[in-house]
Amino acid sequence: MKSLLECRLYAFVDAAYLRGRAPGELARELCDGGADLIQLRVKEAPVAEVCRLAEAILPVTQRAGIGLVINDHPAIAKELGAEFCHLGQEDFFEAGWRRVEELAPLGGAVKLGLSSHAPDQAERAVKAGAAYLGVGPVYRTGTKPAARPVTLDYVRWASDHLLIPWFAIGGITLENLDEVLAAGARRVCVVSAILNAPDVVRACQTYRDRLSSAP
Ligand code: TZP
Ligand code: MG
Repeated sequence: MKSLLECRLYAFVDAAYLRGRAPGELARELCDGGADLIQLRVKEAPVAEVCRLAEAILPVTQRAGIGLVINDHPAIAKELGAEFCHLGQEDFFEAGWRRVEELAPLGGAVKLGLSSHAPDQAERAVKAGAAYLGVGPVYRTGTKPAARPVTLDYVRWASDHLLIPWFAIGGITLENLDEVLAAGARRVCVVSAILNAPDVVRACQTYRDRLSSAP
């Protein structure tokens, strides 16, 4: 499997953007287009449905040698053998966890990514033992409409201070990618701009090429 250090394009299978597409097929398109890491994000669905989607995607990511991240459900990540789980600050710290090892459902084998929206949150997530951080939302985004943008200032802070892999996220498109890169990001999450593209494979390839030509 690709190490996090090799990962630049982090793409998603987000159930809100499936529009009837099969999750395994969409994951295959993301892999074929050169995504380095894939997250399954399913909001407002029963656990059994999240499991069903994860079971469809995992063989595809495994065949491609790409890590799968299960959002919000550490127990599913562990049970299915996904490489990562992703949690928000509130999911982790407000649930009373302080260290990743304390999160029993992960059982030691699953690595954890944590969201962050400000420097103090990033610092505590690093101390807690997160494998990677999300930095965002950089811009306002329909994928997470209630979230306030952190702006490029926080991306610049992340670039100056973070020593573990981190991904800029939120409203990233081909139009603003250059300014995100100029702020210091080298790894990005792209959800709707890829999943809404007319050709998902090509969209991934375009992001991947732009990211790999950044210094
Ligand atoms: N966390 C912060 S912004 C975001 C998440 C899950 C959504 C990113 O989606 P998009 O469509 O790339 O803006
Ligand atoms: Mg969450």
